[in-house]
Amino acid sequence: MAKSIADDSAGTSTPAVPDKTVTHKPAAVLIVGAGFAGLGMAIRLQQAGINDIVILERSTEVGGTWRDNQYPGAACDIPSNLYSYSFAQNPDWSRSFSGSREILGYIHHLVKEFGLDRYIRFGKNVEQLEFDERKGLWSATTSQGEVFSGRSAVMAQGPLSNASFPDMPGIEQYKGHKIHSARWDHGYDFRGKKVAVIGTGASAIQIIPELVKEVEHLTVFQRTPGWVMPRPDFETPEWNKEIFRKLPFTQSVLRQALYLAHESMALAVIWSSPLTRIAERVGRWHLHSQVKDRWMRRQLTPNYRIGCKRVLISNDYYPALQKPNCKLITWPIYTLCENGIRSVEGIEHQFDCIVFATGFEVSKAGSPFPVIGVGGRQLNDDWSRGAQAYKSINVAGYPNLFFTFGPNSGPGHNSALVYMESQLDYAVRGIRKILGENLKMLDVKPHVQKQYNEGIQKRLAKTNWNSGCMSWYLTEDGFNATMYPGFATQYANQMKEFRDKDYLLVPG
Ligand code: N01
Repeated sequence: MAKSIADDSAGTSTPAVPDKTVTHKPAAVLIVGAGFAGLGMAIRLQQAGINDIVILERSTEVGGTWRDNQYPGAACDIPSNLYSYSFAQNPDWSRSFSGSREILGYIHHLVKEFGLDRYIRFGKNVEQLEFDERKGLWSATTSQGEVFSGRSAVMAQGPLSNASFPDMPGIEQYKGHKIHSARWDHGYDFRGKKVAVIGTGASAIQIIPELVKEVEHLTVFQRTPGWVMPRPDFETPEWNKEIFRKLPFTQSVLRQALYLAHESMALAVIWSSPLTRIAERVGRWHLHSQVKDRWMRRQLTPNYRIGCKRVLISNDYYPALQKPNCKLITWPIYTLCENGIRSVEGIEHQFDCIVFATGFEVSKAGSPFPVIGVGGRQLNDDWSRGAQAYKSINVAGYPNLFFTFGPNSGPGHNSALVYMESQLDYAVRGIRKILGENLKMLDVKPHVQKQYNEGIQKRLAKTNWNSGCMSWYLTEDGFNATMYPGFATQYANQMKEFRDKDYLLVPG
């Protein structure tokens, strides 16, 4: 098992434990998590006239993944004009691909602009969520023993919120400094240090170009090379921001153009097509133009289809690897030892610090805390052979519960927030129904969920994600409970329709 890192991310202090259980008055909607999803949910509910909302946030600050991922170079690899909510556009993005601090600033702006502070309860780490069928209420118990409840609940804790050190031999023996990309140690002075980075995924390729500028020597341990594409990143000129401010529709037009451009990428990234070959050619050209050494190029050339793992975008990753103080190692790691890392060819590399850019504990088999549904059923049991939901948002046996970033809602080619918006609006429809018709239960019918998932898995079998490489999209058994096998437009269209007949509706 990978070892989870304490979830007290920057700025979080341990809240005081109350002497006795405190039970709060039920709200209309209980939301777990105050990241992009939880805050977006609150905004859409508010806009639909639902204000009785409680958001439980384990940290002391909003922002989720963008609060936690503050490593040097952290930025979004989707253009900011698309990686933001269409109902809260920001004319002031400083670049086409903004950094994580600016994205976090945008999230803080959402809180202020929509007055979301009043809903958020900070320092509330949910340890269990349980449905009471008699009352039609979800109850969340926090680690301090407080109980919050709601007529409906929304899981918005984020799929990449649990950072994990990999389960590597010798990890406990290593005596030097250890940093995980998602829990950056801003107090550590890298100057004059020998540093290793393990991993060459989306986080690593942003960290490496920054670290190499600071450290005495950087060693990068690559297990699998990624497909790296050029990054069209530009500063936004002042006049451009001014136009967006004065004529907001121009920003909507740009957003739509970016959306369509990304949609067309699905044809290259999701399925194997002539466009896949073209995209691979662009990737090889990028590598060739930036890396002159043939041997290094060979080490950096992926041997799997583009799109199978997340496509990376960077202009400075390959140049960073070729700096005189940087070395790429492609021998597999044999073990960590007291002073560093031993690779399989027997060499021991000594380091002052190891940076683990090794990804997250994706909840492939369940939720990060027990979720107990009708008749005491547990989500972890129901999902033990792979997570499943109806349209990624509802799970049979867990009435009135809505998932964000739920099973098979991941995009490989477009902005996650586009998918998110349609989930939020779908959830609003369901919640309005529960409240408006005073339903005790709105539960998706098991056969509807089963049929939906059979279709999803059939379509997934034909995608690049299931074409043979290993990625965090797949479980160890190769089950893909992460990605949506289609265009974002298809996903959004299915979410526009809320069909009562798909649900069991139990009056209150
Ligand atoms: O994690 P990853 P990440 N020994 O799982 C390697 C999002 N994100 O943090 O490829 C040696 O992609 C592993 O090797 P391999 C985005 O959705 C978004 O980089 O499995 N190596 C890989 O190279 C992304 O997909 C942005 O062979 C080990 C790396 O570590 C997701 O977060 C920015 C190992 C892990 O790569 C995760 O990205 C950053 C081991 N035992 C991240 N275990 C945006 O811009 C793992 N590795 C929006």
